[in-house]
Amino acid sequence: MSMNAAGSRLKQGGGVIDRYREFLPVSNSTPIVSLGEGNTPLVYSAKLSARIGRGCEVFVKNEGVNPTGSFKDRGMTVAVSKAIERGARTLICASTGNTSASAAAYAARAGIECTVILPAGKIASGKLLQAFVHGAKIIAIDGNFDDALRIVRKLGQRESLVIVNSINPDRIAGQKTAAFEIADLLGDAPDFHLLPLGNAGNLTAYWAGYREYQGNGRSKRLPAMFGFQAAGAAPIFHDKIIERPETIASAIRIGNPASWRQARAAIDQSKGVVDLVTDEQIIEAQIWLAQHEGIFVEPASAAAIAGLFKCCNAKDAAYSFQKIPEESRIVCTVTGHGLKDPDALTARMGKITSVAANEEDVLRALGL
Ligand code: AN7
Repeated sequence: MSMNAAGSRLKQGGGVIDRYREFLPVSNSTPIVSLGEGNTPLVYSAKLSARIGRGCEVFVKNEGVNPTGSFKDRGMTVAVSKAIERGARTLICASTGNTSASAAAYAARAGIECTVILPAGKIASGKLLQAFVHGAKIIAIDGNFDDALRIVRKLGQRESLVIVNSINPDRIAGQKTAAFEIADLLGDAPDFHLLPLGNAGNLTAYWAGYREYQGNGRSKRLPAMFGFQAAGAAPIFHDKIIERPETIASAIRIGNPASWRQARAAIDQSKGVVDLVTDEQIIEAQIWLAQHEGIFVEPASAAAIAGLFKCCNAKDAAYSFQKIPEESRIVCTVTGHGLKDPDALTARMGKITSVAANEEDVLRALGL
């Protein structure tokens, strides 16, 4: 088989633009920049379902298996394809890590430049390495994500720079496809959708996707949207800008979300809630999911699982699962891969001491 034939055949298994072209702002003349993103596993969790009980089913949408390890790739394929169509030469973004990793990879794929503006010392090591290895120009600022985004908004006024943060509507358009995939697989939208809330673009995108699918008859239901913020970075929950957001979940260390208004509207319209989870609850949920379902997610992603547990258990939660009807379908989106942020857990692992390289010593170490 010629290279071209193999190439075009592989292209049929392409990314979210190939699969959901009719719902996306692309035309036949848009050059598609894709790494085969999307089509991520929707994993049924018997153990999470049992925690809630009453015949409810819980699914985990594992976005960590996207090409750069997070959900950002869904929006980036659309944003970068459109940027190339418009003749862009340089992408720019502010990021807590995953947007910059994704932008850097898609820029490399497209053969254009990428500049990323990052809060110094606050990016998980795997994500920073991704920006580096894909050849992005990395600028660290003595400030947080909100400061970085403020600068990027200004720089984006220059014609030579295309912003690929979620204030670019092409990003949100691409991220809607996760809701399409879920509705296609389940045969309808779920009853409840839980996810972490940072800059609030993803919750906004899911809601837009579910509404669009319902609007054109592909699904019937609309889920209640539940967003979970880290306790130290919960501007939407407290309804006020947090000047110095802090959390171990560095991806959602955001005090002034760009899509605040849209996410608030989505939560209200869907009769959902916004709630917060502590760093301890986040890490506990991260380890629980890794040890009970074999799914390793980064701390920000574990906020969705921590939120599920909080709804199950706590009397003080903004929402209690006592109110969830029997046999409800619940989807939790886990947004990024655990390997991106090894430092969040290595302290817990402790030191592993070695034993002599023989069967007896290994058996003794095993207590056998
Ligand atoms: C793993 O990369 O904002 O509410 O600059 O990386 O749509 O912002 C990342 C956000 C959740 C929050 N989980 O999603 C960035 C950035 C992970 C993330 C979020 C992010 P949004």
